[in-house]
Amino acid sequence: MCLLHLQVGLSSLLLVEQAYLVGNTALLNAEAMKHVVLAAIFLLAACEEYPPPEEATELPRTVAPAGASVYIISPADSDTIAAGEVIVRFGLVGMGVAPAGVDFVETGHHHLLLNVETLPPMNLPLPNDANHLHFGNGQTETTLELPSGTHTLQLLFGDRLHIPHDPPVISEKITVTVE
Ligand SMILES: [Cu+2]
Repeated sequence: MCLLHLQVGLSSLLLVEQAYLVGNTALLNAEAMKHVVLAAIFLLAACEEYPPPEEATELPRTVAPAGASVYIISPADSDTIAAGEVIVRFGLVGMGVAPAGVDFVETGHHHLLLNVETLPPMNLPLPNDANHLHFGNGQTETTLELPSGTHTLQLLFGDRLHIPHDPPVISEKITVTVE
């Protein structure tokens, strides 16, 4: 809508310019003023409809209480794990677990970052894919089947909208080796 307004406004200005170029004073006198007024109105509308950049990108963040933290209870960092299923247990201090979508003070749900090298943006809902696992039912552990090799695990707490808290409640990243 904004762009449309801008285009209409600009084309009205172009008509005025064309009238100047062909020396059509009648068109200038009669039509030009109308086009100038139209252009001004449309350009004004276009400007007013564009939100400032900070409003367009800023999402509400949920404040984390001081001292809140998450940690991986098990496995331990540098553990070697036998092939098969591994249970990952999530630890939380200073906050409570609530399902996604539930608005309750000082709560959130766990996210397990699996082999994530670059952290996702902390001011947006976390991605939901094979490397960013959501536990939106309020789970505090999960069972993974990992291929042999080394893997990194990191917990990141998120609010009801899957957005990390402010400041982010994030664990140390651990590395495990699957035989
Ligand atoms: Cu989530």
